[in-house]
Amino acid sequence: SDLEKFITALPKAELHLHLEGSLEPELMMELATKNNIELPYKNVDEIRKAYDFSNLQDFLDIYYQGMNVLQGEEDFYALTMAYLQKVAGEGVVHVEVFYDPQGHTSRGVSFSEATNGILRALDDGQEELGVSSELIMSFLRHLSEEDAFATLKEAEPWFDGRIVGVGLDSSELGHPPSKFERVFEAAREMGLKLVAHAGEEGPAEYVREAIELLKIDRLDHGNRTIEDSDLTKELARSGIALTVCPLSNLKLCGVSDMKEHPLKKMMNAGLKVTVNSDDPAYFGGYMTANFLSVAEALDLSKSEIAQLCHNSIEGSFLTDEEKAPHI
Ligand code: ES4
Ligand code: ZN
Repeated sequence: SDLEKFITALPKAELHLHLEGSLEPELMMELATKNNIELPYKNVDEIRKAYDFSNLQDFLDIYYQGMNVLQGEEDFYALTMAYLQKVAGEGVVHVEVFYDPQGHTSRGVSFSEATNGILRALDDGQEELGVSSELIMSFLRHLSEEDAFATLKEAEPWFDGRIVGVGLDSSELGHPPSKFERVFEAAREMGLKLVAHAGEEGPAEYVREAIELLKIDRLDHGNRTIEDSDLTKELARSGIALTVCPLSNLKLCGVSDMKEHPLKKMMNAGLKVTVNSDDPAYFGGYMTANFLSVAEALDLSKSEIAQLCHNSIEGSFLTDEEKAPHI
């Protein structure tokens, strides 16, 4: 369609993507066979049928099970390269991707195997596809502060520019940002960028904690920010970017219909909104699909779509010199 061509042609960055959430059923089956991992599915159709979620936790249970097929460095390389190939054809010029090291070290896959496999693919993606990238490691918030500190320590050899930041993901309700205030303080002192999921299922108060206690540089989701008008004004004033994920919100029932999605309200409140795919293999689409779905449902203008793409370059961790060619 005309709209699809318009979206694809705009240079953009993806700022909210969990690499483990880009594991397509075909690669999952292939790796399960290669690595002798038992899956509760006989084929890819059965896998796709299992992707019916009522909330974040429903999804996370399936997501942690899926990532069990990732074993050696080569598997992380294949996962990452497959993602980069998908988005390179969609006008994505830069990506800042998350991974969950604790989801791997907890089942006996070493931190270095996972990390080095991902980094090697990111290097090759820059060379072969022209997509620049940065890597952010996320702490699983359902695990302890102590576990996060141990992960931060294990990752230190990669803080020479290979891992540029830390994030916070997994089960939001009951695990407020305040639980990780000291870990984020330590990460900040190490010169890392800071992001956190907040206001996806959790209340606006969790967004406030992420900003005031964790001192984040970017907010992941943040949909529920607009329930608090003072917070909304403060966040708009701060210029902090929000990484909104429309198809994710629909699949996890944060909105019951894309027409109910708060993205336009968030933009109109002055928030620096970006569009992202979150876990595209599980939620039904990569960048273009997310833009198309929300643009059609909310009747976004071309100028609003261009603004969202511009915000993604602006909200990235690229330097001003690196941003310039894309603006
Ligand atoms: C996630 Cl959608 C979402 N929310 C929180 N944590 C996650 N990990 C992977 N996808
Ligand atoms: Zn996410």
